[in-house]
Amino acid sequence: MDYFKKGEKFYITTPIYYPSNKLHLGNCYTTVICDAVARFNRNQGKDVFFLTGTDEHGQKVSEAAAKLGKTEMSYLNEIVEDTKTLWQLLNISYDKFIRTTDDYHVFGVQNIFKTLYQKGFIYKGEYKGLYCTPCESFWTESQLVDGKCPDCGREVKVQTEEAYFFKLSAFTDKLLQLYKTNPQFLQPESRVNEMVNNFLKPGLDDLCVSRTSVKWGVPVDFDPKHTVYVWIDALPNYITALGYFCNEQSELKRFWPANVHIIGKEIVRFHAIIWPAILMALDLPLPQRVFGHGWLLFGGDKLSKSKDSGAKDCIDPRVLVPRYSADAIRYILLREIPFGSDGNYTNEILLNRFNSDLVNNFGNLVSRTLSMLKKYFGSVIPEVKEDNLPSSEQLKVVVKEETDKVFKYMSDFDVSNSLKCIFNIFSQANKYIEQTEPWAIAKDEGKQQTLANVMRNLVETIRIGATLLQPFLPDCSQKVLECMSIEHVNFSQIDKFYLLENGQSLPPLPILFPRLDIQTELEALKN
Ligand code: ME8
Repeated sequence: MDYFKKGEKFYITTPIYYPSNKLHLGNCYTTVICDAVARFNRNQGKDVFFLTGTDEHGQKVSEAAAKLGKTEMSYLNEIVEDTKTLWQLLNISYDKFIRTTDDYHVFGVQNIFKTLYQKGFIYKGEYKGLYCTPCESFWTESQLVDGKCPDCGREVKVQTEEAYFFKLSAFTDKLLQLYKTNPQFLQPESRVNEMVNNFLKPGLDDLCVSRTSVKWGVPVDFDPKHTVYVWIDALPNYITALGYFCNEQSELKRFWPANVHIIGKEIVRFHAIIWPAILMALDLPLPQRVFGHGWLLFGGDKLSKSKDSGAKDCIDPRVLVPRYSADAIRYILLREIPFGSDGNYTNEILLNRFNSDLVNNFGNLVSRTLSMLKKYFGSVIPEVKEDNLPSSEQLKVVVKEETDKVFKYMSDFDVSNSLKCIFNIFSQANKYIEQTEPWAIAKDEGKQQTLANVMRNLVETIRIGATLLQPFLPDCSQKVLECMSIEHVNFSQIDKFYLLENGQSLPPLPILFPRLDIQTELEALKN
């Protein structure tokens, strides 16, 4: 097993989020997954670039700003500041935060648009849609409510406007070929069938990529009454962030193509059809993988900005993180939702897992090991000698097997199963304590070496478990590793069971996770 891959590059992205409202726990889900994957790859010695940001153009932003009597930019600056504070709160280690209003992005998009036009992949035509005159908005049939404008409830009428189109239809066969030759491109696998059967086989329509009715957007520089429409502004952020059209020798050369775009399932079509088509048209390599994860549901519904999910205190990460710690919220997001599927979030689930996994399993293992080490060996790590206990062997086998599984799962970005394996290591160590009963061995003068072996095995197991845990729960694992004098965490020696120094002392640690009274907490979180 290759645990360490020094020097390999790894480029990972989140979607760029719409600042149409405050971000919510669902948006945190994607970002936390990407952060865990980015940190895991950094610990493997890779050269990682982790990108996130905001998708700032479009009618909705103008409307949200106008409602508050603000200019678009002052509205956006506030949401971006709130978003960056949220990422800091959750310990998100992004390398770059792109805003689609950034100059280099605007410049890049204008040039991409012009290049595609010059190559004949963009042409001028007419957009026909359902238009609400008072709201100055186009709607699709499915967005209407009782056949009327979903915003003001008034009649809409069929209207046409001049628009540019991207020749998406020309890429149908190439995309079918992509899925045939590279089924790994889109994951989980179930989403491939959806793309192929629902979109590619029936044939693709050309895509409208400009509007004259939307003012808050990137102007088409050779025809400025048009603004670039939505996806052709948003998707290229993954390359403009690396310098496409501005400074192509730098990060673009080093990091493109992306190793993975992690996104929610509702935008898979844009990333798995439109984006590869744009890249093909630009003669750029395609991302290696697109992963479409499931949704976080609350009371059976998808959390969403249009339902103001970010403003509900009881599920607001800005409330939950200070109360329970970033690690606890990261844990519940990463562990609870089976990767690739939808999953329910409730505060009960959070609190129960907090007590059972973080307090009873990991926290308890660390605190009882350190207190036994203090009691029996004055907090000094003893040397291991002639360890013949079958339970010690079993512990080492479990540590090795679960470690290997973590690496395998993480190569598929399966954070949930990876965490399950790491906590299996802690469970096995707790079981080892029950099996060996160090307090009983301690009473037998003749078994001091056995006691030393047991304590040493426990400490090393905690070291390996905490090292594996670091990308997922960086704060608590860092505390444990720092107490072992490990400052620069990486996986270069993760396969060595004995690594700490004989005679090294482990100072006591404050409680990692205090037990919660679930009823009291639920009361406090009631909105
Ligand atoms: O779609 N559960 O932005 P967006 C899990 N700007 N993840 C969720 C979620 C939920 N309930 N709700 C949202 C956009 N997400 C575009 C993207 S990319 C070039 C442009 C996450 O603010 C999920 O990752 O609507 C989803 O894809 C993303 O937030 C949508 O964010």
